[in-house]
Amino acid sequence: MFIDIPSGLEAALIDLPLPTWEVDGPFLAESTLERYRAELKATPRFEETAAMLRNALTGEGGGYAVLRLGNLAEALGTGDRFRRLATAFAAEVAVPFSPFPRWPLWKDIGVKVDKDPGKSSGIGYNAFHMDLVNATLPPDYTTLLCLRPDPLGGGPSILSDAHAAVARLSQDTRALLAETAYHYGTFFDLFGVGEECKPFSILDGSDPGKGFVRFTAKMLERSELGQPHADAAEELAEELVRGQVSFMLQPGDYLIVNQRRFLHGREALHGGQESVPVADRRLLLQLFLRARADDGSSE
Ligand SMILES: O=C(O)CCC(=O)C(=O)O
Ligand SMILES: [Fe+2]
Repeated sequence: MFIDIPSGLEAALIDLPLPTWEVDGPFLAESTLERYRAELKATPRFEETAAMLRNALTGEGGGYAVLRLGNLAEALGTGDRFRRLATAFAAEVAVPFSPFPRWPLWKDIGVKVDKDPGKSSGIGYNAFHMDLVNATLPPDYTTLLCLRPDPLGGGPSILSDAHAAVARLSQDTRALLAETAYHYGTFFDLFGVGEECKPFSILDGSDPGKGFVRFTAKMLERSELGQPHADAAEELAEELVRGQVSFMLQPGDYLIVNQRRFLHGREALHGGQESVPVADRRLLLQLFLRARADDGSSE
């Protein structure tokens, strides 16, 4: 699931004249998609690298990938030129978009010591979840570009195959997860992700491996659930942990998660974040992707 960029391609990408991107409402503009695609197609071994990436995300047993862009980050810095390249790779998977009006396409995830530690940009354990879990149409992919890991060495990413975890549960537990009895979070002013889904079912009754496992372990502490449903959700959370993989994102690593297959989270950052200057703390950029209607991954 870790994909290196062939050195010939890396060299060509460093010199690639990608223009500033444009947006059309919440989506990356079609003209930008076409321009980026045309530039990338002309670079050596690009098609095979993009195919490998798509296969890691949607092929048999796949569901996430880490594209290693560290050398490019080192060569280009982590500003606009690097971000355009990451955007161009993302666009090879699906259409980049921002569900948050007035926010840029890429959203900063820094470290805030006084925030709820279990939430985005908090310092604690960020439990297994899908992003925008309470939208009728969550992003098909969530992506995280690591600009700076925790300088104190904490915060490995965690990933787990949601359908595999569900398959290990009893029939009774799965039946509870298929009931429309769960809710989480707030919902306002979002683009491109449908309506608020409240309450929702975690399993949607489609065939195993199809559809979302609409889950966030954060609901265990932050939503009031009836006891049988809370217990079923707890069992799923435990199975996700049992099946997890974890790794530390390095500078320039680009993690892409197929939200129809895998759930993600992050271990706690190392203690002592208060003593790290804000400018040196862990920094990720987040971007969401919408699958194209014709690519089969949204079936
Ligand atoms: O900090 C991380 O590595 C993950 C953050 C995350 O999952 C989120 O903000 O949605
Ligand atoms: Fe997330």
